[in-house]
Amino acid sequence: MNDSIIHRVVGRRVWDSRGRPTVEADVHLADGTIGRAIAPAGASRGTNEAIDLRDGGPALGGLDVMQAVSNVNREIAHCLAGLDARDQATVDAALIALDGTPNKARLGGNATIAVSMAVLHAAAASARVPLYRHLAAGGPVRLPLPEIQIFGGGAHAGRRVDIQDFMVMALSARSFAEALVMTAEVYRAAGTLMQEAGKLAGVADEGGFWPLFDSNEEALGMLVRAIERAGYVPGDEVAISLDIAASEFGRDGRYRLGLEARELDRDGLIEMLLDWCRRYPIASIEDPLAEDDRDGMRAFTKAVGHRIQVIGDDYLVTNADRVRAAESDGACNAVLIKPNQAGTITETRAACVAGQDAGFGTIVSARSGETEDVTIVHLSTGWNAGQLKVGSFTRSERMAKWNEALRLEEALGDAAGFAGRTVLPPGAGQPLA
Ligand code: 2PG
Ligand code: MG
Repeated sequence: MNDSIIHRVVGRRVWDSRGRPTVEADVHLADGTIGRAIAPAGASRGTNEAIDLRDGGPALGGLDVMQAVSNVNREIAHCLAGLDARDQATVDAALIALDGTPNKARLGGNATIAVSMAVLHAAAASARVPLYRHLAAGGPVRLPLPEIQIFGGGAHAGRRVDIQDFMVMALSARSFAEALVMTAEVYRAAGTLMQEAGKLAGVADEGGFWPLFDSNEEALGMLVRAIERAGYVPGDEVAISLDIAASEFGRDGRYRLGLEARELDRDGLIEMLLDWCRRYPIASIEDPLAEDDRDGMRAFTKAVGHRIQVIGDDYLVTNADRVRAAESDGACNAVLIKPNQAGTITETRAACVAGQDAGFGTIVSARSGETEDVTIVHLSTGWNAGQLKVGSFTRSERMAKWNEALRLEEALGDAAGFAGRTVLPPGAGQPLA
């Protein structure tokens, strides 16, 4: 009998970094191996993501996941029993067929992704190889360039500022470990500056400093000062990366900046972002326009795409077909890869490969609601994605992932390639002419 046959699947409710319920799955194989994974949860979600199934009702703000857990323990467990965990494509096809909807609405994307990732872990454990190596299947592996949040915002900070993520990328780092040291220095410097300015007020959902700013742009100025205070040359050694998450404050080509009490049209928002790109060392911008604003995304990417990474998150929702469409119409030049937006590992991988085939930047990403699960670190390394976004540099649901990447870098030793600045467009971080 094949040792990697799925014997039992167990779902349970566990709790995420926002104190909300989420789904954990254990997959038991015939040889006694167990694979385990936990579904993360987003706050700023794309309309076309896999559905995060919640129970509704008065308890726990309607956010309980007992229906999704029961789907794992009954229907999914029954359906997967007897399948081979090494055959991820067949397992995921069974999940997709069992669900029967285009967006995992029936079983819940939180149920399917927890199980799909647990199967992956079980297969690697059964083969007695680390997950990243199992994923690489003999292909090249590489530690990713991290993008790390310094200030939170948007839906992760009570909309205190409109822009969601103010992040840094340690462009001159020669290893993942060095990138973390550099980022730690910038984070510390930012904390000191916030304290000096009387603006220290705790942290946002992903561990970045709470954005007590009077304008969105003030955060950019503070970020540059933090990079300098840490002893780095902005743009050369450490550059800025932004997630505008524009779907949160715009639609139908109209954008409402709540903090600044002004409304911009598509061209107005593009002009504001172009102006920032001319005056600040910005290397990467995610979701600069809303998910329904294809014309805006195309216009912005046309203007900056040769120098700046333009990432589709809500816009592409980890969907291979959407990535290919963006390749042909030029709506972006990079794709965020979030497993729970797709709902299975096979679909997540397809989106990543579509991005790589298109010559796009590929950034494996956590969600704002996270746990101790470190699967995404292995995905980014084993798939040779080149970049990893996990949130900030505090709170253990984030640090667990950065620390796991350090372990992978150490285990790989001399064989450890590090993506570094080469994954970005040439000249990224230098102000736009
Ligand atoms: C994003 C993510 C992570 P959320 O928009 O990229 O920062 O946020 O998980 O809330 O969608
Ligand atoms: Mg985003």
